[in-house]
Amino acid sequence: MKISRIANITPEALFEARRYFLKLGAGALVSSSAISNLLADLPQEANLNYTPDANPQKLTLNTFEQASNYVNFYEFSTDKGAPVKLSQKMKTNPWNVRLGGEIKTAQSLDVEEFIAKFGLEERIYRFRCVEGWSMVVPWIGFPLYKLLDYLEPNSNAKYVKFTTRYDPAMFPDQAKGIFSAIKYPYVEGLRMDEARHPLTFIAVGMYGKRLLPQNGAPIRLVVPWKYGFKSIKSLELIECVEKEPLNTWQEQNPKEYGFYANVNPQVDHPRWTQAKERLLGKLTKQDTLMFNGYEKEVASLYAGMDLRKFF
Ligand SMILES: Nc1nc2c(c(=O)[nH]1)N[C@H]1C(S)=C(S)[C@@H](COP(=O)(O)O)O[C@H]1N2
Ligand SMILES: [Mo]
Repeated sequence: MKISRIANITPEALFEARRYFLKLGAGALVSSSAISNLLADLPQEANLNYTPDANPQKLTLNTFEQASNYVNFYEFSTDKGAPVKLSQKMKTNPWNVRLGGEIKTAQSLDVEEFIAKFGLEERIYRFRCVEGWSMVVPWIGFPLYKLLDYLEPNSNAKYVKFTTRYDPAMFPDQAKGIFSAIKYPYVEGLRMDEARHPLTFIAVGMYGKRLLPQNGAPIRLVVPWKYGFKSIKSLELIECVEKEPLNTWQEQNPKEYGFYANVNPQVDHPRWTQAKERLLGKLTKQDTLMFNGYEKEVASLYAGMDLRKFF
């Protein structure tokens, strides 16, 4: 039923909806099901309504084209450009995310319900892939702690586990079975205090619009002080759990990838240095910053931990 979606829609979205209908011509509106179908599709078209980030650090943004044409999304392809075309038919609306584990009430929420409940804000973040490239992106979404507050995790909840959708009809690499690039579904995890940190973000958009499929539509995680692989895309399930989740890249190659994956220029990857990075669009490299430039905010989370051991 689409009625609940309409009930949750904001005044701004209704305003956009009216403009959209007028553009189509009122005569196009023949049945109520046509109206609700249009409303269901509308959020993909409309600009999102959000509180802008004042960008106090004056970070220079990468362009939307850069951030949306050079991606990592193995469910489509290990190639950086191929997911753009391969993901065009991905159906991201409606999209439910299941919420479970050690919380008060297991439930599932549609992406529109997340937006209605938690509101939207912009976060301009540095983003550093473990491979050595980086970018600066204005994400749109809400901090994960708002969702966790709403879910009321119990005292067994020590970690949050995230799982990408498993749908071989949607994701060609999942359909390859034992010949796939990595094991699916893609899984990630955070310690509860990391998950509750105010920088930890759930994104539904970037550059003022909904996420494009190749960037992890319709809803993904963004953890700016960790290597990009922690920022899991196209979420299907969020669970509060007791044990540290085995994340996909650690399972894939535990010598090269750990659970924490904090950006750290002093701890090299076994096959390359992490001291420098190439900002998308730049020819020369720049220094990688401790915790990707968020040391002041997050270093205390790891006080007393050997960052070479917990990499
Ligand atoms: N489900 C899923 N999430 C994923 C990936 C992936 O292949 N599948 N790649 C990760 C990696 S390695 C990076 S660097 C970022 C890239 O995000 P972007 O393509 O939006 O820049 O997504 C991360 N999230
Ligand atoms: Mo990455």
